[in-house]
Parts: sequence; C-alpha cells; structure tokens
Amino acid sequence: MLKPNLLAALNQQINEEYYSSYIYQAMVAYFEDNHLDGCAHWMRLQAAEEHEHALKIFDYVISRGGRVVLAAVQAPPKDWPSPQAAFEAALAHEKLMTANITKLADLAQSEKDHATNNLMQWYVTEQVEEEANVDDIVNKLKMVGGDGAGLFLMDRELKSRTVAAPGGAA
Ligand code: OFO
Repeated sequence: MLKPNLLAALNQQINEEYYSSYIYQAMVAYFEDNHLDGCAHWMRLQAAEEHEHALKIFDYVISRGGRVVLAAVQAPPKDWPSPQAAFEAALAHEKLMTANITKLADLAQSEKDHATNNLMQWYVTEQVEEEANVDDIVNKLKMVGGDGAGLFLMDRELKSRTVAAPGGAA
C-alpha cells in the first residue's frame, strides 16, 4: 500500500505529465499555424509520449492499490515569439519535470518505498534523454538564427522523428 504522502505526490505527477502533454499539443497547434509541419510532427510525438508517462504512473498507482484522483489540467500558453522560443520553453519545462521527478524519487527513498523509487528511476533516465533531445534542437535553431532556408531544412529534419519503442524515448 502506498503511503498517503507518496500517493498524493504521484497523483500530482500524473497531473504534471498531462500538463506536459497539453503544452506540447499547444505547440503542435502553434507550429501548424506557422506551416512548420516537421516541428508540429515532432511535438505531436512528444505530446503522445507525455500522455504515456501519465498513464504509466496512473497504472502504477492502481497496481499498488491506490486511488487515482484526476485534477484540472492548467491551460497552456497559445503562442510563442518564435520556433526557437517554443523549443526553449519545452526545454525549460523538461527541466522543471526533472526537478519534480527528482523530488519524487527523494521522497520514495526517504519513505523506503523501493517499488516507487524503481519507477521513478525509469523517469530519471527518461528525463536525461528528453532534455538532451530538446537541448540539441534548441542549439541547432540558435545556429539557424533568422535564416528561413535553415529553418526550412531543420523543419524537414524534425519530420523524420519516429515513434519510440514501447517504454523508450524517441
Ligand atoms: Fe518529459 O516529462 Fe514526462 O516525465
């Protein structure tokens, strides 16, 4: 049985993961509106992955006999000043998620809940990859700067992102 403080923290993290999916879906709409279908495609897969992250904790809580309680998901922003700014916002968001996951892992360890800690270690690893992927895109967009041809090529590259194998990151 999950301790009440861990159950509350896991329910909170389910909400955070849904918000992650929601903010990336808002970025899909922003990129589509700007005719950047490669960026939109990349973000669509990212939003789907975050939805899976929410479900993974959702199912875990149930498997431990806990009660999942869904809360309202905050509305995401609608616009960003540029594609680079959108990916920078994604990177800042992933860093925030890493901080949340780290706190949850710390809590699981201090409560000696090895199963929850184990699950959180999966997320810790996942966050390393997610931050690195977004950081790479931000750096490339910085190189491109305001060059339209460069952005066109970058957009084409992002269109080649494929769906990750189950349990892994794309
Ligand atoms: Fe990328 O945030 Fe989920 O864990």
